[in-house]
Amino acid sequence: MDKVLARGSGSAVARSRPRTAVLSMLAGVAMVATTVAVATGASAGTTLGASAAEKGRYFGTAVAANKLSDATYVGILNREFNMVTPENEMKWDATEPSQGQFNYANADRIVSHAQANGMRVRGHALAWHSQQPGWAQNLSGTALRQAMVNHITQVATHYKGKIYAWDVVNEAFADSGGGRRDSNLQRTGNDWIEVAFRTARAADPAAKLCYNDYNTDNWTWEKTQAVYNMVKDFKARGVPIDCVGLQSHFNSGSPYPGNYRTTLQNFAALGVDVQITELDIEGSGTTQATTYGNVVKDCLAVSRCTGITVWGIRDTDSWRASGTPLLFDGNGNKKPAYTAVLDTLNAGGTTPPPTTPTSTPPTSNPPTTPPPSGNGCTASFTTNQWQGGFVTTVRVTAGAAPLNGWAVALTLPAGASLVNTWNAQPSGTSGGLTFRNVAYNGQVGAGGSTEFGFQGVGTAPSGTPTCTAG
Ligand code: G2I
Repeated sequence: MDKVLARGSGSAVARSRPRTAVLSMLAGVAMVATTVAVATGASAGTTLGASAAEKGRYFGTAVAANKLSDATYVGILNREFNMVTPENEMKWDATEPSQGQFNYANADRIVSHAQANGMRVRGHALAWHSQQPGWAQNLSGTALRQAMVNHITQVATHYKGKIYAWDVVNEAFADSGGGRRDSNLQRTGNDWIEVAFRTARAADPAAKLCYNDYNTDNWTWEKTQAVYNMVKDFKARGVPIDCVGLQSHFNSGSPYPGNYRTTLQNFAALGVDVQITELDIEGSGTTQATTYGNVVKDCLAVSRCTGITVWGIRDTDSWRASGTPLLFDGNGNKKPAYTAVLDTLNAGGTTPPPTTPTSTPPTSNPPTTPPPSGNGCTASFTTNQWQGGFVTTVRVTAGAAPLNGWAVALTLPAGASLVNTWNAQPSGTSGGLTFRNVAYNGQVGAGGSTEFGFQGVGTAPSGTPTCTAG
């Protein structure tokens, strides 16, 4: 909006130079006309990326490294898109084919191509039950947990500062029943997802961290509700999650739902960004074009829907090529679906996303008189220990009086040290430690509780920690 207004003002100045009152007036009219056009939100980008950018969003595609030598493919990629997702090259089997030996060659080619052409990168995917290398498929328990943490740490560190958003965990929920999908990762303990997010945050604090899944588009489906409840719980407990990816692979068995916008809105209302991460819609002609247009309209209607990625460029590039689900035909020609997407991006009436991250405001004001300090509190913890590392979650519970600040003391065993702490400030990294509250969790109502946690290497602390109020 600022950009177009500035353009309008510039033209008014230019036109007023002939120094006639009439022309000045005309300039004023021209400026008003421009402003009206802006107010409707109309824009006139000629590519998907440019048009999405005018609406404060990105438009991306999945990219396969072995197609970067195909001139037609690269021509469309460079012209139309400003975000890329490596389709397979960042997966566990590709990046760590043997345990502890990392191969980034193909993924690096995609990242370099993106950077050289002004595109950003969505990383996909750090922890997933599928596309695991054979050695990981054969691991279980603490060995697998440790391997997952090491994998996330290594890959996210290698790409630190180069990734807009990571799909930290992919497809962890069952298709029906509202529970988790059974997998070797799930069998390491229900907390594997939050451990993955905390590990990713520690490795690349600037990347947005997403949970990504399919069949989470229809608001009434159990799977959608299950993911929603997990994100809500993560936000309540301070697990670092910034975004939810809706893959949005649509076909007759999993059609675009009429309540898609409701789903986007409800996830966004939890205080996370929403990204459409793997969009493809099987079909052809007007029917397909209309559905693509509806998806774009829904994203533009939700301020925290920050971008759309299609899962490939030409129909022949698709994992579902026979369903012709993409925006370009096999020859690289624009399909009606392309035109529908571009026209919808250019049409008016959209909600720009916030330019700065938003945080959920507190639902109640702090008390005007500070509660008395010096009252008691207790602390207890639970630990998930694996070979070589651990995550400990500490619960601080207020006594009969409210807390206005707290400190928890505990001792790490010899050889253990902290890697990462959330929702508290530690006094050091090893030995006897004191964890003090941070700004937003010092006040705890009488009998109430709050949680903080830390990740470490070595052996987790044991025993009962000491809690001091004030
Ligand atoms: O299955 C569609 C997508 C569902 N969500 C997660 C995405 O990561 C997933 O992408 C697809 C890729 O589009 C396929 O290209 O994931 C498949 C399995 O990971 C990919 O297929 C694999 C084949 O299974 C391999 O045999 C093949 O070597 O593609 C590999 C590279 O062509």
